[in-house]
Amino acid sequence: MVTAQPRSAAIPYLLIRFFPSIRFDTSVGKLTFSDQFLSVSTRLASPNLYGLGEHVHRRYRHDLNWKTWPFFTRDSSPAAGNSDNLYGQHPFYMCVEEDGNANGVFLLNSNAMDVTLQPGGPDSAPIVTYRVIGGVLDFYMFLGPSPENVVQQYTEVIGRPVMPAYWGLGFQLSKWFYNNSRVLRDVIQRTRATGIPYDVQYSDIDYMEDRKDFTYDGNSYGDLPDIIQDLHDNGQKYIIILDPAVSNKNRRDGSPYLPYETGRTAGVFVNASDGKTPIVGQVWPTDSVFPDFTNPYCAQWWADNCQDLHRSISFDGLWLDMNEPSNFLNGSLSGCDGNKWNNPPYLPAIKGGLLYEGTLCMDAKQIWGSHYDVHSLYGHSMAIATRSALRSILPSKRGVVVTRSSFSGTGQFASHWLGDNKAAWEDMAWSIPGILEFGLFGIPHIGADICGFAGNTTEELCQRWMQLGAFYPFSRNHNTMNGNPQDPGSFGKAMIDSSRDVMMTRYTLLPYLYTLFYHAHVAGTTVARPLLHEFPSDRKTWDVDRQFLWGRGLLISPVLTQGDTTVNAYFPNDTWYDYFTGAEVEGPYGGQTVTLDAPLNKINVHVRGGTILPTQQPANTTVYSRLNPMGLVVALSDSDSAKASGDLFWDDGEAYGYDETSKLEKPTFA
Ligand code: MIG
Repeated sequence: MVTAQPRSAAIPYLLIRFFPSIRFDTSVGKLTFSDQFLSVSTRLASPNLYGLGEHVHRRYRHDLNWKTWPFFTRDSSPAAGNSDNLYGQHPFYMCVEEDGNANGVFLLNSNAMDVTLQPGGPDSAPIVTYRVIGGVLDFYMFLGPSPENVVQQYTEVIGRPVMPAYWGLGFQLSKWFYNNSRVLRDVIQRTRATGIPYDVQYSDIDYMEDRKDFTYDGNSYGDLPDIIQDLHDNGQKYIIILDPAVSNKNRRDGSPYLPYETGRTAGVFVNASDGKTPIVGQVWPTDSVFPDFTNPYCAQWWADNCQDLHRSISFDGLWLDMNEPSNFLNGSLSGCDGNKWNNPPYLPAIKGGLLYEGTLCMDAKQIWGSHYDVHSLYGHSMAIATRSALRSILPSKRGVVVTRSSFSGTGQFASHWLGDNKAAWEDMAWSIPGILEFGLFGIPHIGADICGFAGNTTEELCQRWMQLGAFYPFSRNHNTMNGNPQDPGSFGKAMIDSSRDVMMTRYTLLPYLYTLFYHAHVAGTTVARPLLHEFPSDRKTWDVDRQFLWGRGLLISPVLTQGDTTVNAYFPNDTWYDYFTGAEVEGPYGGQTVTLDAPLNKINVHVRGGTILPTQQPANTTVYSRLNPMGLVVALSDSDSAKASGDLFWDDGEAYGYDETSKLEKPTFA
């Protein structure tokens, strides 16, 4: 039931109530709807709140104790674990009520905002306050009733996640600054020599000539095309990074840098406030202009350049970085004008306290609107343009597009990683809430940099992280430029052996994982799944974020603490079997925490009774594993009823199919 009630003389005001319990009740305060400031507060039906991103929340269930979370896409590191706004903007939450029923609320708004959470008391509900500096209050409410239903309903609105290529579920390896092709070849060789399944090798910005997109460095990476050929000959794939920033300088040999020249002629760059001069910032190539991916001519220019590059560097996927967009200057080479866009009257609690810090001036002009309004759609629009470029280059291959910046709906086009974490135990633990949140946000192909990006890992941390990372939906070990090598082949035998074992387990289970992605794609269900989605009325699951499920049937309980050789794992009331031994977890039923052995070479994985997991004998890449015999793991529900069910989605692993075509053409929130 929806009742409209006028609350003030000036502004008509919508009070939306759902019975029997109230899911969204704005009677708690005044609605403000003014130029550059919109605010509304709502009461929550329960203190069990999840989602809202992108930030490091450290835990999955929100802390409601007067926390303020800012939203504005930003190149900022999750490593500090503070309340900075990070790369993506996802103003969506899910609330799980005391009876286990869930609802979700989405504010479709790309302007900068902050959201304050305040606790309830014994007789009062917790409150969420939105403060937004533009657009309209366009709320969507999803009534579940189950948590999975809420995610399905949300992704029905924002767009269902893309189906990654099968190989995109394989293990991936990356490092910033291998520096030259000799080191890159060595890493490829030594990783292959470990026998660890390994599908994808990346190149970061050091492959480029002077950090210029669509080039490669003829001096240090002259034989890159041969390396790619060798990867392909071995059933492996190759992904390169592309940054949005385009140099406005000539090539090293003095010749014009064509992507800049052609882009300028076609008028595809973001313009300064005059609407005609491209705004200039500084990023990796130093002075740079910024493609306006909301311009259809820009998307064509981008596709043409990707196509040209692909003629020499035959990449299989693209990795998009710095697309918040990031700028090493504040605003532009010449700063920004003092006006109400660059210095709005209300500034949300964003990092830096300046809207254009580390990005473009807010009065810059794009086709979808002023940068003030569309800033947080930059990565989203780049992901759309890149997905369609990849599709025009490789029409029968879905490939993989990985983007750092995202908005609600980006999952239709791209995968995501959690950005520049650090090699520390706490970062490994925080990654689980991170992947679960991106499941809510409709970007299920998600993972953190395994072994940590910044800083140097230890062998123990990296070994544990390879075990956890083998169960990230997106499984990539990536390392910063001056970090010690952390590819598994750079460690000792015990570390390599256990990494091989756990990746073999991943590859064995890939048919199951792939099937979960199919369900995500067609029905919007989650892949890496919180326990509370399967057992919502078991209140002990509401806080579980050091374990997670794959789908409904596989429970992963990693070690996340240095030195530990046991792990306390929570088992909701059901039958559970050790994946490796088949032994049933003993104990009094009704939900129990069990201390499990977890020596350094082991991660605990359990199968839920009633589940059938499709499997396949693993191999060193998915090209070869896909040729192997398949199998089933059948876990009976319990000895009385002895039932189990499961399913399998299988195709060639890379062609576009079914209903994908229509989706790509549909503009989202433009
Ligand atoms: O300013 O391309 O998050 O994964 O290795 C740093 C270099 C730019 C940030 C990305 C990271 C990548 C790095 N990039």
